[in-house]
Amino acid sequence: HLARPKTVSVIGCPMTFGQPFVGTDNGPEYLRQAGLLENLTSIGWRVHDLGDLDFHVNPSEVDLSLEKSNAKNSQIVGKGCEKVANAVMDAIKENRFPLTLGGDHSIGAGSLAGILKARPNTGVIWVDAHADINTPEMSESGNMHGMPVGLLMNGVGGDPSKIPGFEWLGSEDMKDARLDSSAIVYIGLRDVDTKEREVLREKGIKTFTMFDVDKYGIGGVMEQTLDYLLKDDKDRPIHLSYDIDAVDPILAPATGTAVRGGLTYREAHYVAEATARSGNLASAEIVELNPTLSNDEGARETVELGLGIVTSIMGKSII
Ligand code: NNH
Ligand code: MN
Ligand code: MN
Ligand code: MN
Repeated sequence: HLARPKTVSVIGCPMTFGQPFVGTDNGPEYLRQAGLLENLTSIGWRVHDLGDLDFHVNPSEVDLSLEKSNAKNSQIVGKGCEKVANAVMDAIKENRFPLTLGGDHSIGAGSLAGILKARPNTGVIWVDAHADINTPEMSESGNMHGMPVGLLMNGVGGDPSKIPGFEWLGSEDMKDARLDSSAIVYIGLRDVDTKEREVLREKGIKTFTMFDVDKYGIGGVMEQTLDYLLKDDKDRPIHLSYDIDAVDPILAPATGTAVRGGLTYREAHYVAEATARSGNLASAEIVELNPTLSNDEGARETVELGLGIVTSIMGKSII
């Protein structure tokens, strides 16, 4: 199993341009205020907080003539993702565990690219109510938080470096940082677009929908998930991308696209705990917390839940 680095790089990614609401940019700050860094220290990590990446783009740098494609705000999202990818690659070079805090899930395109460049054989666990496997051609909404997997996956959509803002994905260095359809497992799906469903079926992508969580129990789902990703290589690094909207909106109301029928409190933690226990977890992110999208109590509960999940991801055990 992987020798776990003892230092974590906390990478704040205050991105909102991948979806229509303001407020997701507060996610990293709320998690810090709720005690994230202290929690990480208390479970044995040396913490290197990079603060928040600067996603500000000067209006003069946005070419409005390119903004008519069905990838809304792609220049801001794409340039932000380049920064995320670089921060993730730097952390790995320094032998630190990259922990990315969203922000909306469009930043997943940046972290996936950085992780796949640094460790091409990474297996991905994508915990989400949604599949996020749209491309600009497929998407019904044009929101880029629904596209991170589709952009990076081989054989889905066109060349992502043709999307304004994502030119960096075409560089000699980054053009092979792509995800194979067999290298990802989804958990928690319950709101999948028609075209996304076609891709998931055609590519034979491994999915555990909420139906499967009910059918096998979360213990069975995690056992099958880890078996699937680790069957050929017991030391394979795993990246966990955790969208808080995977959790039931009764528990996590402060998110942009809440869908009923999600993970329970224990199921949500179990996914994190089982992944941590595998010993293969090598990078992680939590996204889509939006404390402005509910009342104060809902915001506080969502942030507390996100904090608990991150702490479990990073290895907190019950006893
Ligand atoms: N599938 C929809 C879209 O692409 C919703 C995506 N929303 C998310 N994804 N929150 O996790 O627009
Ligand atoms: Mn998502
Ligand atoms: Mn989602
Ligand atoms: Mn693609």
